[in-house]
Amino acid sequence: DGPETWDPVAAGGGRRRTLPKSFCENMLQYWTAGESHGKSLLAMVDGFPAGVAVDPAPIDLELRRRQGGYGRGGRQRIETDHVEILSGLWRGQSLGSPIALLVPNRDYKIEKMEELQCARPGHGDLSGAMKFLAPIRAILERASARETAARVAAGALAAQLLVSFGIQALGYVVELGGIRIEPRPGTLAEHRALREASEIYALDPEQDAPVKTLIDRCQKEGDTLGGVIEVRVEGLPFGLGTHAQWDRKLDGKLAQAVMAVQAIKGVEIGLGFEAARRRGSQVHDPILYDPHQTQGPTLGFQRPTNNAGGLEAGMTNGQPLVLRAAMKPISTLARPLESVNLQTRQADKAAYERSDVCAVSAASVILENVVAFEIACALVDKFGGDSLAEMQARWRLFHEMAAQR
Ligand code: EPS
Repeated sequence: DGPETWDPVAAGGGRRRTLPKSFCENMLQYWTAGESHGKSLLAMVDGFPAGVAVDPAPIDLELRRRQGGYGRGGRQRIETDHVEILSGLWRGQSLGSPIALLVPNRDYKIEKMEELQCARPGHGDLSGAMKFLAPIRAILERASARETAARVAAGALAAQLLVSFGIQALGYVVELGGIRIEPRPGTLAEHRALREASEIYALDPEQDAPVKTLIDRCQKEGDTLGGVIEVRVEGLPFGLGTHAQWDRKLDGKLAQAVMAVQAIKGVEIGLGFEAARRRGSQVHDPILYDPHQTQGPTLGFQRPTNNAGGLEAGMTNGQPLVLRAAMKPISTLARPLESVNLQTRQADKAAYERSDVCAVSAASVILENVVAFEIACALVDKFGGDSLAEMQARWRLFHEMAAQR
């Protein structure tokens, strides 16, 4: 049968379906697969431009950072996360074809895992068991934050595209268990060095001690802790994202990517919720122009403040992107809450499985990488995604034209 007889409705099992986006558009995107105790986690990255030198070492570095941070559980002593790049490269460069990333699970034992009877409040156990008419185990294996290893791998790959344009993202903890660790002013490189020196991935290593004491106390009490993470992206040009259509606004895309990370319950950009409490004159960033500073992404436009967090009308404005996210405490409690046995429908304590006391530091790595991926998507969208060389030529042309605007 030729293509003229192909019936997409029949091909979709009789249900009318929309075609996957990759059939219609040249866009950068990814999906993940894999269970917490399955053979491995996978990320399939589609639409990654050709001609990017791809090195697995920085991806491995991010995977190992994701395993760290004070307060992590026993699983991280079993795993030594690293990436295997299965496709999409030739002689160390991307081909423009799909890139499949595999992160093996050393703790592969899914067939031996027991069923849980008592749904854990805060987890997907109850909703998933009802939705899929399924055992809790069938839900939690995929709902587990172990899946974020695949997202980190995809984001760390995307970051290798971003560095070709001088764009860098940095994620760090600004609050943990109610203790605030405000970042002091500094360059991205200085902040990176501070973060590397901190066991909780915050920007003030001297503040680690009280936070670690709190985590230790919480562990003894069978409880868990959440926190707030900030991600800063520098080197962004004008005009990533668009004002023209709601689903292509960059703030909306970032919010979706960040909110879709396990345990994230809130996201804000720039001043965020604080902007709601101030007058307009105390919120909006004045626009100045310095004719001697026209090189670089700001094209000479200076903003004395960055309360917008680098985004206006869903587009980047040449300023650093600043995004914060709230992470709830891990739902699995060693001293469990009230719940119900799904077999007997009798009251019982929630199930306990090995877990973390605090994974806020790990989440800072995850958010840095999911944000990097969204920025890379917007970059490909603006400058074309076939090859790095074409993107760079269009980047240069755009900056020449915008400087003349
Ligand atoms: C995680 C691995 C998991 C958990 C944790 C995150 O491993 P295991 O279930 O074998 O101990 O430690 O998962 C959760 C916090 C969760 O809520 O599911 C990881 O690699 O990040």
